[in-house]
Amino acid sequence: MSLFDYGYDESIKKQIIDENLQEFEIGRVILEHKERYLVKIDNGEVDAEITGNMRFSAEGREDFPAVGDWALLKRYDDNFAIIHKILHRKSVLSRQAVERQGELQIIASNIDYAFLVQAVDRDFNINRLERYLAICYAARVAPIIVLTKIDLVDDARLSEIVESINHRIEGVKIICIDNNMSGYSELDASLENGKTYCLLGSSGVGKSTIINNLLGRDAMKTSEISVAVNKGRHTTSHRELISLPNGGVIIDNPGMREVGIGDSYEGIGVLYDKIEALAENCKYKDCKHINEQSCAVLRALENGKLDRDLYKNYQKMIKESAFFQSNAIEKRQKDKDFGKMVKNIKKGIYKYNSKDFN
Ligand SMILES: Nc1nc2c(ncn2[C@@H]2O[C@H](COP(=O)(O)OP(=O)(O)O)[C@@H](O)[C@H]2O)c(=O)[nH]1
Ligand SMILES: [Mg+2]
Ligand SMILES: [Zn+2]
Repeated sequence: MSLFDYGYDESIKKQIIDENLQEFEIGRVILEHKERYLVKIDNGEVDAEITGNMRFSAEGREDFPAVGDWALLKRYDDNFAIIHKILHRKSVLSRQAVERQGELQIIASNIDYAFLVQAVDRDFNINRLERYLAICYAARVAPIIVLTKIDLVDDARLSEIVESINHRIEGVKIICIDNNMSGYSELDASLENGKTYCLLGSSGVGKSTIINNLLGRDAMKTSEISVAVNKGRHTTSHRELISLPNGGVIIDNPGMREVGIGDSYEGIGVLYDKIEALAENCKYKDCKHINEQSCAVLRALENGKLDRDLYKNYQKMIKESAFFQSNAIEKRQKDKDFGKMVKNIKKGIYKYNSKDFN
């Protein structure tokens, strides 16, 4: 497998030349585990860690390497390298960290397509699907909807589900599959060489099963938190980039416990472009479309021109995203203050201030 199979292309080459980084070796981070990284290089892979400088100057999680990043390395020996820099990310999939309000956690970077996976039995939920879509649009990742376990419902129920999606969501491809291999030719056909894919969806919907079926072997454990059989080194949950035989590389994610909308505000606008278009005709520029006078969105609701459930989900996501933004601003300020304090201690000009330890 060459780096081209893992998505290396002209734009990456150009960035290396433009930034004068030819002295480094290039590789792609395929696995992350507690600040240790497995990096795919031409004709092999190496373990890697970041430089002390990179750790010191990091202001948040996003400054650390993530699965999917292109990393510039200095080789220490055959099996170990130091990461000096990561290239600009053309897309970043992130979610709100479960433990820490206002902090984003990068799921993966440089993703071209996301398969939004939902099972058609109990898991199916169109509001959740819209959340994943907003996240994709904000991250500049192209979505493809994959409905799994179609063996568990009859044709009438399946058409009902597909119709309900078409009613709310425009222009996104839907592929229906099950583990008897229905739909896999379509899924296979949507894979392009050198492109990077990821699977998003709740735990238990069949994501690992999809990877195993595409690989034609059981690389991923199913029905529990996935643990790849990777030299037995990695035992807890992690994210990994896997190369597929018919082209493309794919990441299986541990199920998202909650789909926080994080900083996907921009994505909400793309997803609900119909509402945004209506809003152009609201009387007030900052109209929230809740109880304002001469609100074009509320008018469309009354006329039945706008789906009420779609509107409700839109309002819910906007609210949540606004809440996240205020937390994020507060957190960024705290991080900055803390960073300043550390620097001042180093310079020996720090004066104790109890506020710093709040
Ligand atoms: N009936 C049915 N079960 C499936 C299908 N795909 C996966 N499963 C089962 O669903 C469970 C969860 O699958 P898994 O791939 O581990 O889901 P993940 O948590 O999303 O990775 C396993 O027991 C699978 O065997 C399917 O198409 N039909
Ligand atoms: Mg899994
Ligand atoms: Zn309005």
